[in-house]
Amino acid sequence: MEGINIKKKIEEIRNEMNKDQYYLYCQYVMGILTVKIKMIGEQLEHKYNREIIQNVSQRIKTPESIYAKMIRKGLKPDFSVAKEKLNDLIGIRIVCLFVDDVYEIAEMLKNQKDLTLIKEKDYIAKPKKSGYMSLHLIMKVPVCIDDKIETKTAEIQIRTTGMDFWSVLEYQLLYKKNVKGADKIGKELKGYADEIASLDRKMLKLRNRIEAI
Ligand code: 0O2
Repeated sequence: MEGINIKKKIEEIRNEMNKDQYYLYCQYVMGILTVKIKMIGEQLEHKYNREIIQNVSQRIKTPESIYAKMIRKGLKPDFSVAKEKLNDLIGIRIVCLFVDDVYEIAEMLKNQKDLTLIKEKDYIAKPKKSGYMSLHLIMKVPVCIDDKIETKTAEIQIRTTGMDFWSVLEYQLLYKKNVKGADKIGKELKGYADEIASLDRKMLKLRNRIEAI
């Protein structure tokens, strides 16, 4: 019975998302952000004469994931509430090579006149208990259609290739999963995150040494 209700609720969220050109609005926001990030990448490449941004990806949160997150947060699993309470219905991920690049990209995004920073979460300076590292910017993006200007919220995750490697694997192996022996596995994964953080620091030092030659 509960399974049927969950399915019904997810279908309701899906139907709501299919209304009012919601996906088109999201694509508009992702398009604006992707172009801006591309321009930032080119400016930095020109400035430092090396490749900075490795990869940019984007996604719209699925109805299943919205439902699960609302329940996790103890919120009513309605799409109207999700639009108000969840910051990551639109998600953009930027993967770059070095830790200092993460912060420079973030600064450049924060300096964009049409974007407004709502919240910044520095999981690099202060990694999550799991070991997860990334810099999150929650930004408001204006969407101008016809004579209306609306703002939409997007979560931009910025991290190094090493942090991305860890987080993609940990997501698949453990994150939000009911795994037997999760404590032990989590501890092991946290150890690997620490190793990656240490490698990132060493690579940055090495790059600085090479640049000083
Ligand atoms: P999914 O499936 O990736 O969308 P809030 O408290 O509302 O400001 P929020 O969004 O509840 O913020 O929490 P948080 O911790 O900032 O997490 C935001 C996103 O970061 C998550 O979205 C994940 O994508 C990623 N993330 C956070 N912690 C971890 C972790 O321990 N491991 C991995 N692999 N990723 C993590 P969702 O919606 O949880 O998941």
